[in-house]
Amino acid sequence: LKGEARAATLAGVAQKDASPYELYYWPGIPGRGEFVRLVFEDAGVPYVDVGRVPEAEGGGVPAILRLLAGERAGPLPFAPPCLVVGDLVLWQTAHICHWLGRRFGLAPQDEGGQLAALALQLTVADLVGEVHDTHHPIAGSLYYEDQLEEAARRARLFREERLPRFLSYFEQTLERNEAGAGRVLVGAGVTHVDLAAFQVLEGLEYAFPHACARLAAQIPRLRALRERVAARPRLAAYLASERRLPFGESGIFRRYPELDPA
Ligand SMILES: N[C@@H](CCC(=O)N[C@@H](CS)C(=O)NCC(=O)O)C(=O)O
Repeated sequence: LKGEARAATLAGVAQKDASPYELYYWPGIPGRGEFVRLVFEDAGVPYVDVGRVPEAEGGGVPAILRLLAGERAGPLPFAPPCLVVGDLVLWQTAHICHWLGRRFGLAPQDEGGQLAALALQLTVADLVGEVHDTHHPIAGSLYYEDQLEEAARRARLFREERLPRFLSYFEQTLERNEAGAGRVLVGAGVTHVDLAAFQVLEGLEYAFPHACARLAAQIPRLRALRERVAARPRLAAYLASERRLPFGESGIFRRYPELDPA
């Protein structure tokens, strides 16, 4: 969809002043912003995706840069995704998901469970950072083409050591969560952490289809969790909608066949 049709499709969530929740994230890529979007979408809470609001309406990249430059009073956010709610400015993906999850009933009720959920969400953030470093092992400011050798070396160690370590950790976490009967990562019901696990698996399968296929048999619970999350009615509608952005080679999860040999 382009132009007016696209604007109409996005109107529910992308109009300025449509909701008190303003997400600031780079337009055009799912990136880390997607972890935050999934919490809103699953909760059915409207949010303004400021990066995707036309510049003429006060959105887009300039709005993000203004926020990062200290447009608002209070603490200065470091990097997107950022969330602005009234006077509050939050940044750090895991922190935002934890805060929203508690607000929207997508977190355990008890303190111990909430803290474990935050730790798990931070562990997902670590994994995301390591995925990023497979294609940018030297610096984010250099082109991928300027760090090919290092990327190949880093990606091999990621595929062989780190990916199995992270995935088997989450599989074990599912298995051990007695309150969730092996069906959610923490507590008794679906939380922001399960949504994040879904997203990271989607991204990994896009970027490393061969490595993921080799590991699939070792993570049956995690794969089943991913299917259940994708089937949640509001998320299923979102995933089929124009709002869900595809992965691509300018985001975190990139498909470079040379980094994932068959
Ligand atoms: N730890 C942060 C990392 C944030 C981050 O690296 N954001 C990227 C976009 S996905 C960015 O724009 N970084 C700019 C920078 O680090 O200077 C988080 O999880 O939110």
